[in-house]
Amino acid sequence: ETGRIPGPPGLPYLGNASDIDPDNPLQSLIQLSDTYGSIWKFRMGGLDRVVIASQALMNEIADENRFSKIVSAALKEVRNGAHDGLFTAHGPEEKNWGIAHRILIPAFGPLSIRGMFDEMHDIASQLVMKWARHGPDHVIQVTDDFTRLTLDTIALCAMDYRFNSYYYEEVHPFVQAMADFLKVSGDRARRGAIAQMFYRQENQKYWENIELLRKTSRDVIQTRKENPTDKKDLLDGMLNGVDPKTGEKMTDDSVIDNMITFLIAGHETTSGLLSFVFYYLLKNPSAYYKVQQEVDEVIGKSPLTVEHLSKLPYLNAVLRETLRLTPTAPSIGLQAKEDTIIGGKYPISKGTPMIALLAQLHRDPLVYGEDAGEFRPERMLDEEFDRLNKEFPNCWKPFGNGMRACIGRPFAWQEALLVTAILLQNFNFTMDDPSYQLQVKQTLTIKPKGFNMRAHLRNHMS
Ligand code: MNH
Repeated sequence: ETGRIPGPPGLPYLGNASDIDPDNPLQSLIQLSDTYGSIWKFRMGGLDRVVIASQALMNEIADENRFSKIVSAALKEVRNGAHDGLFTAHGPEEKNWGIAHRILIPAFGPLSIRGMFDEMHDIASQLVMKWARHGPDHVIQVTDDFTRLTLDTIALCAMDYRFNSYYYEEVHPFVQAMADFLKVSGDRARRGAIAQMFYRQENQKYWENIELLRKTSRDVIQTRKENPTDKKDLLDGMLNGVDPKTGEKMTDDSVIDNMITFLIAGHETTSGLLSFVFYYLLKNPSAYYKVQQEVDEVIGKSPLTVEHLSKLPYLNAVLRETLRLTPTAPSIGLQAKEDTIIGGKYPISKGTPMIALLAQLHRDPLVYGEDAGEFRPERMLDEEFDRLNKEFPNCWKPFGNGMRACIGRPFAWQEALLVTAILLQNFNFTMDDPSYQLQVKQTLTIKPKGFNMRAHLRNHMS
């Protein structure tokens, strides 16, 4: 027996456009999932899209023999600047994806990431000094400073380039071009090709921004080629790595595409993660107390080292729990390779865009119980986390799926552990407005909107 996939009734031509808030599509999809359940569909731009909102169905579509990543409308626009770079490539059918994937897997491996500790620490210490100097009366715009941090970190670790963002109120021209490029890519995805022609000025600026991103990257590569170093960073890996399968190196264009990709994929998500971590800790005093205790016991007054990072199980659980409730890449796009049936009865035709709604399936009550909506890091301690993942495979997917999963995960994890630990070691934080209620700002990723805090230097430092 085949089942009809439910969904909100739509209008002729417009489909369900009026059901989705263009400023906060995620919130609309979550609310509609509460109404229509673990699988439902809506129509936009003349196309049916199927939303997946439970662990059981996520587990089924995680099967890479039957399903593969689909490049969403927004990612298609990002391709205007990043082409077939890792994040925006359609998949192995694009040869550059395979070459870059095989060359970069070791460059993002644990050893290599450990080697980046000192540079990550450099940027994190600068943030500690900035907040220390500003003092407790200064209102910290949390996501702004974390975005400076994550961007400076990825640029330094990936290609030995310093944006020095803390020193400027204005953003660096490269960073501004990237932010505008991403924003307009999102806007373009929501417009049709015809409407797009009426945005002449915007279009011109858009392509200029792309050219600026590419030219800056080209210059960085040129400089490195003219000044070879022993530095084993990602740029070195890309310029000198050889694909074990084809024996080929990455082309210069592919190096540029992936450099832009790392800067795009490698900063907003981690900045959002750090921002939500501090939001949840400040809203949940008992979790804050526990993680503070752990940092004080394990690190105390000594300088933070890479060895400390593997000894912080509660902090680890805090990061996991944060990405469960607010996965900063809130959905991933998948498609069936052939016409198929899922959930035993729902027909899915080949190529239909499916949106795996991480934020919703991460709150599946069958997996996480009645308190699924609450911040409770205890459920993410290793033993319990392993049990959950065994009993409910694919119940926690903030880094995506299979071979298209995040290549930067070890990088992001080390950075997030380091930064949270060093901040807790040095400051007591308070919420600037204790009555702050979480609001989410959505672009390609999500961040807390208008979340501010204050940093009080702890006096125990030697
Ligand atoms: Mn990351 C893919 C989430 C940090 C570079 N990343 C993905 C995907 C998710 C994701 C989800 C899968 C997207 C999709 O299916 O369309 N990434 C995150 C999160 C963080 C993160 C939640 C931080 C927290 N990512 C990083 C960092 C880098 C990075 C840091 C780089 C330094 N991510 C990538 C790249 C891909 C990716 C590159 C594409 C990999 C591929 O498809 O081959």
